[in-house]
Amino acid sequence: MFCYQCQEASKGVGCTIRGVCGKPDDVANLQDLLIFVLKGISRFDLIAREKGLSPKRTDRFIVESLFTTITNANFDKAAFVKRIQDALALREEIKAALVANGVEIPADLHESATWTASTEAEFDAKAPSIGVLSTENEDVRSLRELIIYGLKGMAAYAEHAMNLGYEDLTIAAFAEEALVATTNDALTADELVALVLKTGEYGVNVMALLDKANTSTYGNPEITKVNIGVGKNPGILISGHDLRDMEELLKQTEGTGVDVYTHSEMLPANYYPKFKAYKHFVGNYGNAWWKQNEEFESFNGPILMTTNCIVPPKDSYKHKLFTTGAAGFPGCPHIADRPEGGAKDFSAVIEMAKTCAAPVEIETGEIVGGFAHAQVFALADKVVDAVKSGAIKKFFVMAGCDGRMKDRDYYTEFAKALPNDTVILTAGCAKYRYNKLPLGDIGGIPRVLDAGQCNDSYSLAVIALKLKEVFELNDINDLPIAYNIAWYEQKAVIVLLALLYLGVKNIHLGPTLPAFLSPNVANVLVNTFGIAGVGSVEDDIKLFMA
Ligand code: FS2
Ligand code: SF4
Repeated sequence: MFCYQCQEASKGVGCTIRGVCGKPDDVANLQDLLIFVLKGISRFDLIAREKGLSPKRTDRFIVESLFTTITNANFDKAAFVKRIQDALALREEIKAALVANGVEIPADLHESATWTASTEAEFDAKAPSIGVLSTENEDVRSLRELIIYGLKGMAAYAEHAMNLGYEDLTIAAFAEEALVATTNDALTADELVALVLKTGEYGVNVMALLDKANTSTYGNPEITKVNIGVGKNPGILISGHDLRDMEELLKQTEGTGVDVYTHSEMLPANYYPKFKAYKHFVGNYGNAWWKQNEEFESFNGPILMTTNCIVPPKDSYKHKLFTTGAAGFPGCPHIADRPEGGAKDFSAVIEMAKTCAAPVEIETGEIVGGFAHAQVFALADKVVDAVKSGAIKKFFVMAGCDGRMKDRDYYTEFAKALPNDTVILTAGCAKYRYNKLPLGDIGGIPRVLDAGQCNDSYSLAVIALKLKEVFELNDINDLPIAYNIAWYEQKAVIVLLALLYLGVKNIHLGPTLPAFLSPNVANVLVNTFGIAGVGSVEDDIKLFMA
């Protein structure tokens, strides 16, 4: 295996024997093989789309498959074997439809469009030869992988929107175009850089689509005090990002005597009006994803992982960890997809919860959130006045991910050291580094404004664009907003590319720059977009406040 897609890549280079995330090498290889076959599907499906011959299930298949390969989403080898078999069958079905309709099959096919096999052993044998390192030139490899990681993040968001009935057909079509481009040796570095930015454009589109899906279905997030203590009933802890799963779980647990709590990236579910209506939705339990080994144990009840980030579970709660959708872990029960027009069946989770003790209280009190675009616009006069009067000197976008590495303490220290006339705009699980600090408020505006999940970084961009309009500026970079973003997995990659596409410059990215950026590609990002890493808290505050 060779995997360098996340911030925790071994030694800042890449994982080669087993992932720091716990991903075994055979699973890593099969994830690469799945991406490889998706490239082959895409080659034929782009032609099939033009001719109206693309099978209906293709978009969802491409999007779901990309999503399953995101860091920490799925560790289940059997799931990948099945998916590769399905992928090969889909590719051949599309090809057969083209032939049957007299469409000429191109002669110059990449191996991803022609290689075939059917057994796990054959997949294991093939996979090591088509991985990341099969692209020899390190700059081309870097750009290709940057595009693919952006697509993975984009796919995750597209899947959540699809689950709510919101689909934009151009998104899967673009994913196919970009996947095929990564097999084209004739593309120049400049052309690949242009494709990186185009990926960012689709990142904006997909986050806008998901925002529309979430807010049209569940209402606009509003200022909310979220309970972080516990009640007396047994509970189910739901994590990940899928709001449709959240809704179905709340409905099915109503009146059963089982309470529902959110963990990590599901915290923002507490901000939606539709979910607040459920009396047995108690609040949020615990912190960011990487604390789950302790927190899932003390929770006592079953846990439902709707997406990444899974930490390989301890034996003490492994049988209580349910996965669903793109998530999977061998030996953990998996809740099947919803039937057409129906809901998922969470009865196994609910029945197990009834036999469990109530959660152990690990914290008490409340945290405040719900500052997505509509709520911030409702406060716009107050915010604008505070900027004009100088009460707020600067905003810091500190969106993104949290992770287990010690050097992420930087973000807690940075938040503590920020001057009192600054406000943090956050989204994603990065917030857990500072959302429980007593940072106070500025004239009633909290100093940490949480917009929601990582995809709600879109809200932060919308807020920035609104401020640009209010202050009549020509350039988004003239706003008093600094960007100090923490990344971990590939959703943060699409958020970053989306910000670059929107013209945001001088983004600081940490705690380390991606291992998949070759020195030359990193230089392009530094010179063109002013991307920088992070330094010491003291130096960075001086730099940002200058
Ligand atoms: Fe955090 Fe993990 Fe949201 Fe990432 S819970 S690092 O998936 O996507 O952010
Ligand atoms: Fe390593 Fe990250 Fe890849 Fe896991 S996802 S194998 S930690 S680079």
